[in-house]
Amino acid sequence: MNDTALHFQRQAIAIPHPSNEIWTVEAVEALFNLPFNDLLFRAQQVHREHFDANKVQLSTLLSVKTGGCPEDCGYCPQSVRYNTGVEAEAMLSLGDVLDAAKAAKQAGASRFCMGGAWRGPKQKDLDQVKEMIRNVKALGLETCGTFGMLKEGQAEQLRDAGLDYYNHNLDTAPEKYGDIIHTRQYEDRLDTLRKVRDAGMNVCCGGIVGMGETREERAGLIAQLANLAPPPESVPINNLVQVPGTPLSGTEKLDWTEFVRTIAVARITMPKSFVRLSAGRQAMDEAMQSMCFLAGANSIFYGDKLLTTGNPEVERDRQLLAKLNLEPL
Ligand code: SAM
Ligand code: DTB
Ligand code: SF4
Repeated sequence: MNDTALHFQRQAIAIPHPSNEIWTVEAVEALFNLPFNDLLFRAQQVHREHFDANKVQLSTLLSVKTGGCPEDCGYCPQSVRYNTGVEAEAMLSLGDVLDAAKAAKQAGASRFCMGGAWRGPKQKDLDQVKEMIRNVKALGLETCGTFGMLKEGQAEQLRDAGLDYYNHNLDTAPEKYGDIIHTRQYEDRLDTLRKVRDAGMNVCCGGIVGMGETREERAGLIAQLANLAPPPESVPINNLVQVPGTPLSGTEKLDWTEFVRTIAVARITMPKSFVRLSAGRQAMDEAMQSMCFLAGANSIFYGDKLLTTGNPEVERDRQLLAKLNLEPL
């Protein structure tokens, strides 16, 4: 084979996927199994078809109600069932939330995400977060909330208060799910996602890797996300932050290439979605984060803290983005 033929053969690594077909776990796993460079090349191609590859969306998180959660999610420091040093706190005041939102805007974030450690919000919780949403929105920020499972009518209330995105993750593949969480089912999560969609809000839905799942299970998670119709507008890919005291603390860590592969596969299967390089960034060096951007990540959590754990300092992120000529959206 001459050089030119070889070149074209190497380019022909497309695994066809007409966008109106569902992704099988096998097809997604085939992407994971591609040679690393071929996978990244494909992810870059797809990324550039749909986005400016030099732009990144910045979201700042704030835990408005921390700890004391009755659920048993095996990764989570906020569950009341594990001794992690995170104590149950009262809801933040509107003033504190607005101060944090103003600071986030000032630092360059375009979206402000508020989190509540609940199984789901009660009406009195909802009334308070609606007030927060209205006021954060009035600052000219996009709003996102993650408050757990929603009951009938709650998504509409959040939408009417001005919530742009609701974050609710599938977390892992259906077959792995029962190892991680026992207090709510996969179907409950899909039900909340349907309510968010039906209310006309944007869906932010992703998962966590590095929880001891197999590559097939990572593919299973991505297939679930990609087959949501339509796929989520925003897809957070979290690398497990191991918090001592949680059942998943001590899990074998994922090799960095496998995390980058997961980002690339999310990009290819959800071409029009923002793929967020989410939790776990503090433990990643700049080169690994840069590989994630190269693999198609185009959103990050921006701010010194996630919900209860750390995130790279704003100044460090500014320097990294400047080095990579990445501009905030
Ligand atoms: N209580 C609400 C719920 O579970 O939907 C909202 C907050 S919850 C902390 C939001 C998401 O954060 C979880 O679904 C999970 O994907 C992610 N998360 C929590 N702890 C994490 C950890 N230690 N490492 C990575 N991601 C984590
Ligand atoms: C998401 O997917 N990751 C964020 C956000 N959605 C709410 C949360 C990460 C939490 C990491 C552990 C902590 O800080 O408590
Ligand atoms: Fe509670 Fe959410 Fe943590 Fe699960 S992930 S324990 S629901 S705060």
